[in-house]
Amino acid sequence: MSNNIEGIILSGLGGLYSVKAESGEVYPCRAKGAFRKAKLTPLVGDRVSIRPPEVAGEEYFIEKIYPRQNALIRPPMANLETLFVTFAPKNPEPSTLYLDKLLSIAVYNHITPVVVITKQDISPSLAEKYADIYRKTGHRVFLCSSEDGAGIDALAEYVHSLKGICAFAGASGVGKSTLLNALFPKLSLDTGKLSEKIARGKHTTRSVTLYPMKELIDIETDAFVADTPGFSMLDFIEFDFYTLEDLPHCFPEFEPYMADCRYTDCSHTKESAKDCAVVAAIERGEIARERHESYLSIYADLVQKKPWEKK
Ligand SMILES: Nc1nc2c(ncn2[C@@H]2O[C@H](COP(=O)(O)OP(=O)(O)OP(=O)(O)O)[C@@H](O)[C@H]2O)c(=O)[nH]1
Ligand SMILES: [Mg+2]
Ligand SMILES: [Zn+2]
Repeated sequence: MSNNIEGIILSGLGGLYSVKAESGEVYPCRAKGAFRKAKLTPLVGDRVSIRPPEVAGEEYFIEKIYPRQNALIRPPMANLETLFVTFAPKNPEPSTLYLDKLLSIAVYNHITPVVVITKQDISPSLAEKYADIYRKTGHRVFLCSSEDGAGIDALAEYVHSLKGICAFAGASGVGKSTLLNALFPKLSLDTGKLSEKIARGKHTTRSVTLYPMKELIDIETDAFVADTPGFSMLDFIEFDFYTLEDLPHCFPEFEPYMADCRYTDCSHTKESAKDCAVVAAIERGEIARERHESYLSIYADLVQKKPWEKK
């Protein structure tokens, strides 16, 4: 008896959502008040059931949100399969702590993290230095430049072959929107100069938007790609995206060593190389020191959390 339509949320701004139905039609929708009461906010990427308006011409209502595979706070999205953690070797200067927080949040949520180093043209040597750090994590690493086209074909081949929902995330001005325009020439996303972003204190991309890949490239695919607004370090200051117990498992390159630490409750923090196999691996250059520094910093944040603050 229901005339409901099934779809996926492509964008949401000020309580107004765009939902794309399987037919291809896009419907403007509002969320039902019941979601607010349940403190449930519909997210871009959510699979939903929408109810037609009683009076023609009015908005549809999101009536049901189907169970999520995962949901992130930054970027605010549901059901991600792949997260491209994007940064430039400089302009803006990357923070490995910020990148490692994002990567570890993806791992924790069973989202495949992929490292993308943009603006390689600005400093090939710095870009290579960062690539070295991240190749040791076991995560896939792409180096590219939207300016001279280096590495774009290899990344495009990978992105175009993905299934499900993927998103490009990273600080404002790293070149996410420019890169998406290079990967999908049919897109023409707004991009902006870094100096202008700083002067205005604003991001060029203001909200998360999901694009169906089949509308952008000439292959049959059900995949979606999202451009997201750059976030700032502030978004991760109060770090409680997972618990202290989860932390070592969010750094996958530590995993093969952890069983060899002298004490089973080893925290891999201040132990000597003699006692801690992770520390020993860092000294042998098998794990990047910068990654361990991020680990220590997140560890210090999480250890400070009072029990009642813990989830
Ligand atoms: N040299 C160089 N400049 C680039 C490259 N990619 C992007 N840029 C420039 O970097 C600036 C920022 O690019 P955007 O694509 O707007 O950055 P964004 O990550 O989408 O930023 P937000 O939307 O604010 O999060 C623009 O001036 C781009 O022209 C690149 O590969 N090389
Ligand atoms: Mg952008
Ligand atoms: Zn250890």
